[in-house]
Amino acid sequence: MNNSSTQTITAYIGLGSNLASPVTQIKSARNAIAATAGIKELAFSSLYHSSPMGPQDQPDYVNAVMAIETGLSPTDLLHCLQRIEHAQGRIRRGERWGARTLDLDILVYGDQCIELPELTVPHSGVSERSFVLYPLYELAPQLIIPGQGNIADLIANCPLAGLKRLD
Ligand code: ROI
Repeated sequence: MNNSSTQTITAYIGLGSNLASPVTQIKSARNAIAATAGIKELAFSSLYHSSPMGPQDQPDYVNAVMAIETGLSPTDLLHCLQRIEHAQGRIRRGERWGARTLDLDILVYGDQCIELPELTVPHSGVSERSFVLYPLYELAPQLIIPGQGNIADLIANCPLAGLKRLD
């Protein structure tokens, strides 16, 4: 026996991009996440094309969801994702909810509800966002989103709103 923790949890990461070749951004981010120490990729959803939520004068998005197994704490995981966003030259146009090269969000982290100044999990917008719920449902149709409910019920109340599967 040693003292190092071997406990891992399943987490779901939302990926989104609408600038600088979004499909390439999402694929590079997937590779970077999977190559991170302490993270193992379990599954990756289809890519989806989605109309922007928020200001409409921005390009459409490409979205996907990745399931991972990780021993990283929620904040360590957040910092890894932020490093990947910056390494891919994250550009955010000035306004709130404006266009971005790459957005990586921790949607779900095991069965935990986390409220920290820098991190809210489950991600606050999960249940209203078709571009999150549908790819998540593809990977985990039985998922219970802590504090929000069962994904099948959430999907039933969430219109597609222009979401289309690519490939
Ligand atoms: N809209 C879509 N369709 N996809 C996103 O990933 C996305 N991300 C955001 C905002 C600006 C809210 N709109 C989005 O952060």
